[in-house]
Amino acid sequence: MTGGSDAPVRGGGAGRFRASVVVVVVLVGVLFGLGASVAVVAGIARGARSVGEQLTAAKVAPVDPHTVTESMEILTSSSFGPRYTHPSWTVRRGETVTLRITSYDDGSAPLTGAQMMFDRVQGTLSGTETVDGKSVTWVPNGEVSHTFTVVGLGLNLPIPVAPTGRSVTVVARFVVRRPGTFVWQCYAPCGSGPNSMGGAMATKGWMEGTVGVLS
Ligand SMILES: [Cu+2]
Repeated sequence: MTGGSDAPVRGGGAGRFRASVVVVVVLVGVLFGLGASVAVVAGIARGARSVGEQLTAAKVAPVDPHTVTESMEILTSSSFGPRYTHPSWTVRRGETVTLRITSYDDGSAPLTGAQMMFDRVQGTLSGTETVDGKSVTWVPNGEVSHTFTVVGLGLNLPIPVAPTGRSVTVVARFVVRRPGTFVWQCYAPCGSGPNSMGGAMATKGWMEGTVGVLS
């Protein structure tokens, strides 16, 4: 009877089919499992590497990447007059700039006329600068030796007279929000010649320079 012999065959075919499905499901499962394991291991390795990179980076540069420090000195060794070192520098717009100015000049150059307003700190965070660590909003005019003034940025730092044979350090923090190239000048009459406005005061790179701000 053919029907009787067909049934087991069909039954056997269905069984093989089920078995095949099971094998495929198991294989897919194994492959997924392997893939997931590989992904987990790779993720752990990546994580370990990035943590390692962060630790290495922290050792090299422990500062906020959006802050930058610029340092200048005011030297007086030349007969031409006092001079700012590092007269031109560039920062990025939005960076918090810490500007450190160390002066060795023990001579005063009181501000006169319309320039007398430059004895006040302007344009810094919290409206202050520190003088040898002490926070101030201005310097008495008779004690002004120089200024670091960037009219285009509304920034003004009065630099007081340094004690003879020593230095004084002014530190100010500010954020520049306008891109461009801005001229800074000293407005204290610290040069030579008529009204002490010649010599260093009239020479680029001495009492005048530029602040570049990249966008
Ligand atoms: Cu000056």
